[in-house]
Amino acid sequence: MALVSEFLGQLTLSYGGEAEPKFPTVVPARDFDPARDAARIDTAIKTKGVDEQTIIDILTRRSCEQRKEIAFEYERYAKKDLVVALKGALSGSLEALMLGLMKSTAEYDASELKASMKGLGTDEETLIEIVCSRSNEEMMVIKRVYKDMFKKELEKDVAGDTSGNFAKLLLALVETRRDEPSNVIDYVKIDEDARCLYEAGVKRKGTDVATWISIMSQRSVPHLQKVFERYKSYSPYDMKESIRKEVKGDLEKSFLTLVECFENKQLYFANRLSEAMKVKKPIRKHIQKQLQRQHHLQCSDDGSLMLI
Ligand SMILES: [Ca+2]
Repeated sequence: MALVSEFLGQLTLSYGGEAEPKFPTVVPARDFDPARDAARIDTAIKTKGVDEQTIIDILTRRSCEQRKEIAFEYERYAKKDLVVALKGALSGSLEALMLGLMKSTAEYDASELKASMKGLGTDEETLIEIVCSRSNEEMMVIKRVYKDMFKKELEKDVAGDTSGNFAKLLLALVETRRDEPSNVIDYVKIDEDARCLYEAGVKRKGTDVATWISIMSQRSVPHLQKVFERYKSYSPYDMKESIRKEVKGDLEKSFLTLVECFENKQLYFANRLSEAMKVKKPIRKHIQKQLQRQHHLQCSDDGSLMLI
């Protein structure tokens, strides 16, 4: 636990909405020398009792791209796969953390999704969090990687593991039919969608979930942000309150996650992390998962690892 705390201590946590730039707290290391890092990791692994601190210091302070380069150099230098070597040298949550860092974000998501549906029962929370928070683009890569890794279509596994409206919503999201953001703001459409959401939910008896699903899975994020604003001129409750009133269980959680991510994805993850930190026990696994998920969100185009 001490090491995990130390790792956590190295991260700067903030809650979004602060002055720009909000996020990069871990940026690509300057004077980066992958061969030197690879050699240091090799020494750390060979040290009696394993020099865990050096491994943490290196891997948590390099960008995703840089970690890939280190792995490449390590294999040349030590004639061993770095992931295999880390597995052998580390254990417990530190092992899981470091191995997670070595995966690409899509690989990590794909394995989390697989694990959430494996065996009996389903870890709905993980399923919801990943499927409802990833962009179309991210989901497309996840689907490809999922198929490569597990030789099965993600859609099929999701369909086999969920049911009812919850399944319909997740599958609509996995289908990645969301519009790309447009330069033209379509006020007529915004008004129409806002009214439809209201009429399908708060205004009527019961809920026309299919309408909610189609609007929330197909419209672009900037469009939906405006729809939710407009929605308030029809409904006495805002979108999130309406969701809480209209639907329950996993479906409620999924819609809420979607809306929170549309509104402010960074804030959503900051809140999740903060919730995870409040839990006294058993927090380790939870925090570790949260950190890994943070790491997706913040793996920016230039490959720098950003943590909120
Ligand atoms: Ca209703």
